[in-house]
Amino acid sequence: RPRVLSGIQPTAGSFHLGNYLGAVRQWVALQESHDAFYMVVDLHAITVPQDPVELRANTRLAAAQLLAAGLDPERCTLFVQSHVPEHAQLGWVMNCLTGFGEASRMTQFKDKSAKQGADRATVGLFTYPVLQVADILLYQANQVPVGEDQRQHIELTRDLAERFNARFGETFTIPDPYILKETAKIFDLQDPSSKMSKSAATPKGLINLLDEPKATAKKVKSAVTDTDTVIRFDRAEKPGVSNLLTIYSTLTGSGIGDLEQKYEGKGYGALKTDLAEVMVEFVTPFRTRTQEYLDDPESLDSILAKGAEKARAVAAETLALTYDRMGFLPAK
Ligand code: AQP
Repeated sequence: RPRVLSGIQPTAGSFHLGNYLGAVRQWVALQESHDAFYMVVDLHAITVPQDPVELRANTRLAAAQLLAAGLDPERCTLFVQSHVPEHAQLGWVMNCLTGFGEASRMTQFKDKSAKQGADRATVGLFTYPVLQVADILLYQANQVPVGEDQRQHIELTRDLAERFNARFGETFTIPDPYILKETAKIFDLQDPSSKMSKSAATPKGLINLLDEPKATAKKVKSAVTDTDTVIRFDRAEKPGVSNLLTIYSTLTGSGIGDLEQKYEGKGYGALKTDLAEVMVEFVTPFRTRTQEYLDDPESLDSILAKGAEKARAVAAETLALTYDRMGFLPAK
Protein backbone atom coordinates (compact mmCIF):
# COMPACT_ATOMS: atom_id res chain seq x y z
CA ARG A 1 0.00 0.00 0.00
CA PRO A 2 1.28 3.47 -0.82
CA ARG A 3 2.06 5.56 2.21
CA VAL A 4 0.59 8.92 3.23
CA LEU A 5 1.72 11.31 5.94
CA SER A 6 0.17 14.51 7.17
CA GLY A 7 -0.06 16.67 10.27
CA ILE A 8 -2.22 19.27 11.93
CA GLN A 9 -1.43 21.86 14.57
CA PRO A 10 -2.90 21.60 18.07
CA THR A 11 -4.87 24.80 17.66
CA ALA A 12 -6.50 26.42 20.66
CA GLY A 13 -10.20 25.70 20.77
CA SER A 14 -11.03 23.79 17.66
CA PHE A 15 -10.22 22.81 14.11
CA HIS A 16 -11.96 24.97 11.56
CA LEU A 17 -13.97 23.95 8.53
CA GLY A 18 -11.00 24.67 6.21
CA ASN A 19 -8.79 22.23 8.13
CA TYR A 20 -11.51 19.60 7.95
CA LEU A 21 -12.57 19.94 4.31
CA GLY A 22 -9.08 20.73 3.01
CA ALA A 23 -7.20 18.02 4.88
CA VAL A 24 -8.73 15.88 7.62
CA ARG A 25 -11.60 14.61 5.50
CA GLN A 26 -9.08 13.21 3.00
CA TRP A 27 -7.09 11.64 5.83
CA VAL A 28 -10.15 9.67 6.87
CA ALA A 29 -10.73 8.42 3.31
CA LEU A 30 -7.08 7.55 2.69
CA GLN A 31 -6.74 5.33 5.75
CA GLU A 32 -8.79 2.75 3.81
CA SER A 33 -6.45 2.56 0.83
CA HIS A 34 -3.09 3.71 2.16
CA ASP A 35 -0.59 3.01 4.91
CA ALA A 36 -1.47 6.21 6.72
CA PHE A 37 0.52 8.20 9.30
CA TYR A 38 -1.14 11.25 10.85
CA MET A 39 0.21 13.43 13.60
CA VAL A 40 -0.54 16.35 15.86
CA VAL A 41 2.38 18.67 15.17
CA ASP A 42 3.21 20.16 18.55
CA LEU A 43 6.79 20.96 17.47
CA HIS A 44 5.31 23.20 14.78
CA ALA A 45 2.94 24.79 17.29
CA ILE A 46 5.82 26.22 19.35
CA THR A 47 7.02 28.32 16.40
CA VAL A 48 4.66 30.87 17.97
CA PRO A 49 4.36 31.40 21.74
CA GLN A 50 2.35 28.72 23.56
CA ASP A 51 1.16 28.42 27.13
CA PRO A 52 2.40 25.02 28.45
CA VAL A 53 -0.88 24.05 30.13
CA GLU A 54 -2.88 24.99 27.05
CA LEU A 55 -0.51 23.30 24.64
CA ARG A 56 -0.90 20.00 26.48
CA ALA A 57 -4.69 20.34 26.53
CA ASN A 58 -4.82 21.40 22.88
CA THR A 59 -2.71 18.42 21.84
CA ARG A 60 -5.25 16.04 23.40
CA LEU A 61 -8.05 18.12 21.92
CA ALA A 62 -6.57 17.83 18.44
CA ALA A 63 -6.20 14.05 18.77
CA ALA A 64 -9.78 13.78 20.06
CA GLN A 65 -11.07 15.77 17.10
CA LEU A 66 -9.16 13.60 14.63
CA LEU A 67 -10.72 10.49 16.13
CA ALA A 68 -14.13 12.16 16.17
CA ALA A 69 -13.69 13.01 12.49
CA GLY A 70 -13.26 9.32 11.74
CA LEU A 71 -9.62 8.34 12.08
CA ASP A 72 -9.47 4.78 13.31
CA PRO A 73 -6.33 3.75 15.22
CA GLU A 74 -6.77 0.23 13.79
CA ARG A 75 -6.54 1.60 10.26
CA CYS A 76 -3.96 4.36 10.61
CA THR A 77 -1.09 5.44 12.82
CA LEU A 78 -2.05 8.48 14.89
CA PHE A 79 0.64 10.08 17.03
CA VAL A 80 2.06 13.26 18.51
CA GLN A 81 5.10 14.69 16.72
CA SER A 82 7.21 15.31 19.86
CA HIS A 83 6.80 11.64 20.86
CA VAL A 84 9.01 10.75 17.92
CA PRO A 85 12.34 12.52 18.48
CA GLU A 86 13.55 11.63 14.97
CA HIS A 87 11.50 14.57 13.63
CA ALA A 88 13.77 17.10 15.34
CA GLN A 89 16.84 15.04 14.45
CA LEU A 90 16.13 14.79 10.73
CA GLY A 91 14.92 18.38 10.85
CA TRP A 92 18.44 19.50 11.74
CA VAL A 93 19.91 17.51 8.85
CA MET A 94 17.42 19.11 6.46
CA ASN A 95 18.22 22.59 7.83
CA CYS A 96 21.82 21.99 6.83
CA LEU A 97 20.75 21.08 3.31
CA THR A 98 18.45 24.07 2.75
CA GLY A 99 19.70 27.30 1.24
CA PHE A 100 18.95 30.45 3.21
CA GLY A 101 17.48 32.08 0.11
CA GLU A 102 15.44 28.97 -0.59
CA ALA A 103 13.87 29.11 2.89
CA SER A 104 13.32 32.86 2.53
CA ARG A 105 11.09 32.24 -0.48
CA MET A 106 8.45 30.37 1.54
CA THR A 107 5.35 32.53 1.26
CA GLN A 108 3.74 31.23 4.46
CA PHE A 109 6.68 32.54 6.46
CA LYS A 110 6.42 35.89 4.73
CA ASP A 111 2.69 36.09 5.53
CA LYS A 112 2.94 34.89 9.10
CA SER A 113 6.01 36.93 10.03
CA ALA A 114 4.45 40.03 8.49
CA LYS A 115 1.42 39.51 10.73
CA GLN A 116 3.59 39.13 13.83
CA GLY A 117 6.15 41.78 13.07
CA ALA A 118 9.63 40.80 11.82
CA ASP A 119 11.28 41.19 15.23
CA ARG A 120 8.84 38.90 16.99
CA ALA A 121 8.94 36.08 14.44
CA THR A 122 11.20 33.25 15.61
CA VAL A 123 13.92 31.35 13.77
CA GLY A 124 11.70 28.32 14.38
CA LEU A 125 8.91 29.90 12.34
CA PHE A 126 11.45 30.55 9.59
CA THR A 127 12.64 26.93 9.45
CA TYR A 128 9.23 25.36 10.07
CA PRO A 129 8.87 24.29 6.41
CA VAL A 130 12.19 22.47 6.75
CA LEU A 131 10.93 20.56 9.79
CA GLN A 132 7.93 19.70 7.67
CA VAL A 133 10.29 18.30 5.05
CA ALA A 134 11.75 16.01 7.72
CA ASP A 135 8.24 15.02 8.88
CA ILE A 136 7.39 13.77 5.41
CA LEU A 137 10.70 12.17 4.43
CA LEU A 138 11.04 10.21 7.69
CA TYR A 139 8.07 8.08 6.63
CA GLN A 140 9.09 7.74 2.98
CA ALA A 141 5.61 9.06 2.20
CA ASN A 142 4.34 8.74 -1.38
CA GLN A 143 1.59 11.31 -0.91
CA VAL A 144 0.85 14.19 1.44
CA PRO A 145 -2.83 15.14 1.81
CA VAL A 146 -2.96 18.89 2.54
CA GLY A 147 -4.68 22.11 1.51
CA GLU A 148 -3.42 24.35 -1.28
CA ASP A 149 -1.55 26.61 1.19
CA GLN A 150 0.91 23.77 1.80
CA ARG A 151 1.82 23.11 -1.84
CA GLN A 152 5.01 25.14 -1.74
CA HIS A 153 6.24 23.17 1.28
CA ILE A 154 5.71 19.89 -0.55
CA GLU A 155 7.71 21.32 -3.46
CA LEU A 156 10.51 22.13 -1.01
CA THR A 157 10.29 18.56 0.31
CA ARG A 158 10.70 17.17 -3.19
CA ASP A 159 13.66 19.46 -3.89
CA LEU A 160 15.48 18.50 -0.70
CA ALA A 161 14.80 14.79 -1.13
CA GLU A 162 16.18 14.96 -4.67
CA ARG A 163 19.18 16.94 -3.50
CA PHE A 164 19.96 14.47 -0.72
CA ASN A 165 19.50 11.48 -3.03
CA ALA A 166 21.79 13.02 -5.65
CA ARG A 167 24.48 13.83 -3.13
CA PHE A 168 24.39 10.74 -0.90
CA GLY A 169 22.62 8.04 -2.93
CA GLU A 170 18.97 6.95 -3.14
CA THR A 171 17.57 7.43 0.36
CA PHE A 172 14.24 9.23 0.28
CA THR A 173 10.98 8.63 -1.56
CA ILE A 174 9.95 11.74 -3.52
CA PRO A 175 6.43 12.62 -2.30
CA ASP A 176 3.55 14.06 -4.30
CA PRO A 177 1.05 16.53 -2.89
CA TYR A 178 -2.45 15.10 -2.57
CA ILE A 179 -4.66 18.16 -2.97
CA LEU A 180 -8.28 17.78 -4.04
CA LYS A 181 -9.20 20.54 -6.46
CA GLU A 182 -12.70 21.12 -5.05
CA THR A 183 -11.67 21.62 -1.43
CA ALA A 184 -8.05 22.78 -1.81
CA LYS A 185 -8.98 26.15 -0.41
CA ILE A 186 -12.05 26.89 1.69
CA PHE A 187 -12.66 30.61 1.96
CA ASP A 188 -13.59 32.93 4.79
CA LEU A 189 -17.38 33.39 4.98
CA GLN A 190 -17.05 37.16 5.40
CA ASP A 191 -14.18 37.68 2.99
CA PRO A 192 -14.42 35.03 0.27
CA SER A 193 -11.18 36.24 -1.32
CA SER A 194 -9.15 35.03 1.70
CA LYS A 195 -8.70 31.46 2.88
CA MET A 196 -10.55 30.45 6.01
CA SER A 197 -7.89 30.70 8.69
CA LYS A 198 -7.59 30.65 12.45
CA SER A 199 -5.93 34.05 12.25
CA ALA A 200 -8.84 35.55 10.29
CA ALA A 201 -9.54 39.25 10.63
CA THR A 202 -12.98 38.60 12.11
CA PRO A 203 -14.28 35.43 13.80
CA LYS A 204 -17.55 35.81 11.87
CA GLY A 205 -16.04 34.29 8.75
CA LEU A 206 -14.44 31.33 10.54
CA ILE A 207 -16.38 28.15 11.28
CA ASN A 208 -14.86 26.44 14.29
CA LEU A 209 -16.14 22.88 14.41
CA LEU A 210 -16.56 22.85 18.17
CA ASP A 211 -18.50 26.11 18.40
CA GLU A 212 -22.12 26.05 19.53
CA PRO A 213 -24.10 24.71 16.53
CA LYS A 214 -26.43 27.70 16.82
CA ALA A 215 -23.51 30.11 16.45
CA THR A 216 -22.33 28.15 13.43
CA ALA A 217 -25.77 28.31 11.82
CA LYS A 218 -25.80 32.06 12.37
CA LYS A 219 -22.40 32.48 10.70
CA VAL A 220 -23.59 30.51 7.66
CA LYS A 221 -26.75 32.59 7.42
CA SER A 222 -24.77 35.84 7.51
CA ALA A 223 -22.15 34.71 4.97
CA VAL A 224 -21.22 37.33 2.40
CA THR A 225 -22.56 36.61 -1.08
CA ASP A 226 -23.15 39.28 -3.75
CA THR A 227 -25.79 41.70 -4.97
CA ASP A 228 -27.06 39.33 -7.62
CA THR A 229 -29.47 36.54 -6.60
CA VAL A 230 -28.45 33.75 -8.96
CA ILE A 231 -27.04 30.59 -7.41
CA ARG A 232 -24.26 29.54 -9.74
CA PHE A 233 -20.75 28.21 -9.19
CA ASP A 234 -18.31 30.81 -10.50
CA ARG A 235 -15.16 31.33 -8.45
CA ALA A 236 -14.16 34.56 -10.15
CA GLU A 237 -17.51 36.34 -10.33
CA LYS A 238 -19.30 34.78 -7.36
CA PRO A 239 -16.67 33.75 -4.80
CA GLY A 240 -19.01 33.80 -1.78
CA VAL A 241 -21.75 31.69 -3.38
CA SER A 242 -19.16 29.32 -4.88
CA ASN A 243 -17.61 28.78 -1.46
CA LEU A 244 -21.01 27.96 0.04
CA LEU A 245 -21.75 25.55 -2.82
CA THR A 246 -18.38 23.81 -2.31
CA ILE A 247 -19.04 23.37 1.40
CA TYR A 248 -22.59 22.19 0.80
CA SER A 249 -21.58 19.76 -1.92
CA THR A 250 -18.70 18.24 0.05
CA LEU A 251 -20.66 17.75 3.26
CA THR A 252 -23.68 16.19 1.55
CA GLY A 253 -22.18 14.45 -1.48
CA SER A 254 -24.57 16.33 -3.83
CA GLY A 255 -23.00 17.52 -7.08
CA ILE A 256 -22.58 21.26 -7.58
CA GLY A 257 -24.72 21.07 -10.75
CA ASP A 258 -27.53 19.37 -8.81
CA LEU A 259 -27.39 22.09 -6.17
CA GLU A 260 -27.50 24.82 -8.80
CA GLN A 261 -30.65 23.19 -10.20
CA LYS A 262 -32.22 22.65 -6.79
CA TYR A 263 -31.85 26.33 -5.91
CA GLU A 264 -32.71 27.78 -9.29
CA GLY A 265 -34.87 30.86 -8.75
CA LYS A 266 -34.85 30.41 -4.96
CA GLY A 267 -32.40 33.07 -3.80
CA TYR A 268 -29.53 33.05 -1.34
CA GLY A 269 -31.70 32.87 1.79
CA ALA A 270 -32.92 29.36 0.96
CA LEU A 271 -29.41 28.13 0.19
CA LYS A 272 -28.00 29.54 3.42
CA THR A 273 -30.85 28.22 5.57
CA ASP A 274 -30.39 24.71 4.18
CA LEU A 275 -26.61 24.84 4.43
CA ALA A 276 -26.90 26.06 8.04
CA GLU A 277 -28.94 22.93 8.74
CA VAL A 278 -26.40 20.71 6.99
CA MET A 279 -23.63 22.29 9.09
CA VAL A 280 -25.56 21.79 12.33
CA GLU A 281 -26.13 18.14 11.46
CA PHE A 282 -22.44 17.74 10.84
CA VAL A 283 -21.02 19.57 13.87
CA THR A 284 -23.47 18.28 16.48
CA PRO A 285 -22.29 14.63 16.51
CA PHE A 286 -18.71 15.78 15.92
CA ARG A 287 -18.83 17.78 19.16
CA THR A 288 -20.34 14.87 21.08
CA ARG A 289 -17.75 12.39 19.84
CA THR A 290 -14.86 14.77 20.55
CA GLN A 291 -16.13 15.20 24.11
CA GLU A 292 -16.36 11.44 24.56
CA TYR A 293 -12.68 11.04 23.67
CA LEU A 294 -11.74 13.92 25.97
CA ASP A 295 -13.68 12.37 28.83
CA ASP A 296 -11.39 9.36 28.72
CA PRO A 297 -7.87 10.81 28.58
CA GLU A 298 -6.26 7.51 29.53
CA SER A 299 -7.60 5.72 26.48
CA LEU A 300 -6.69 8.72 24.34
CA ASP A 301 -3.12 8.76 25.64
CA SER A 302 -2.84 5.04 25.11
CA ILE A 303 -3.95 5.36 21.46
CA LEU A 304 -1.27 8.04 21.01
CA ALA A 305 1.38 5.92 22.75
CA LYS A 306 0.69 2.98 20.45
CA GLY A 307 0.78 5.30 17.46
CA ALA A 308 4.12 6.78 18.55
CA GLU A 309 5.60 3.32 18.88
CA LYS A 310 4.55 2.38 15.35
CA ALA A 311 5.76 5.71 13.98
CA ARG A 312 9.12 5.48 15.73
CA ALA A 313 9.84 2.10 14.19
CA VAL A 314 9.63 3.64 10.72
CA ALA A 315 11.24 6.97 11.61
CA ALA A 316 14.23 5.38 13.38
CA GLU A 317 14.98 3.25 10.34
CA THR A 318 14.99 6.24 8.00
CA LEU A 319 17.10 8.34 10.37
CA ALA A 320 19.67 5.55 10.78
CA LEU A 321 19.93 5.20 7.01
CA THR A 322 20.29 8.98 6.62
CA TYR A 323 23.01 9.25 9.26
CA ASP A 324 24.87 6.36 7.67
CA ARG A 325 24.65 7.86 4.18
CA MET A 326 25.97 11.18 5.47
CA GLY A 327 28.97 9.60 7.14
CA PHE A 328 28.12 9.99 10.82
CA LEU A 329 30.20 7.59 12.92
CA PRO A 330 27.83 4.97 14.37
CA ALA A 331 27.56 4.90 18.17
CA LYS A 332 28.81 1.48 19.35
N1 AQP B 1 -8.92 27.38 4.35
C1 AQP B 1 -8.40 26.19 4.11
N2 AQP B 1 -8.80 25.46 3.06
C2 AQP B 1 -8.28 24.24 2.82
N3 AQP B 1 -7.36 23.66 3.61
C3 AQP B 1 -6.92 24.35 4.68
N4 AQP B 1 -6.01 24.07 5.64
C4 AQP B 1 -5.94 25.11 6.49
N5 AQP B 1 -6.77 26.09 6.11
C5 AQP B 1 -7.40 25.65 4.98
C6 AQP B 1 -5.28 22.81 5.73
O1 AQP B 1 -5.45 22.28 7.04
C7 AQP B 1 -4.32 21.48 7.36
C8 AQP B 1 -3.85 21.75 8.75
O2 AQP B 1 -3.33 23.04 8.79
P1 AQP B 1 -2.43 23.56 9.96
O3 AQP B 1 -2.42 22.68 11.12
O4 AQP B 1 -1.12 23.99 9.40
O5 AQP B 1 -3.25 24.78 10.31
P2 AQP B 1 -2.94 26.15 9.71
O6 AQP B 1 -2.55 26.11 8.28
O7 AQP B 1 -2.02 26.78 10.68
O8 AQP B 1 -4.39 26.67 9.82
P3 AQP B 1 -4.68 28.10 9.45
O9 AQP B 1 -6.01 28.42 9.96
O10 AQP B 1 -4.44 28.28 8.01
O11 AQP B 1 -3.62 28.86 10.33
P4 AQP B 1 -2.92 30.22 10.05
O12 AQP B 1 -3.99 31.23 10.18
O13 AQP B 1 -1.91 30.30 11.16
O14 AQP B 1 -2.33 30.13 8.69
C9 AQP B 1 -3.27 21.77 6.29
O15 AQP B 1 -3.20 20.69 5.39
C10 AQP B 1 -3.78 22.99 5.60
O16 AQP B 1 -3.41 23.03 4.23
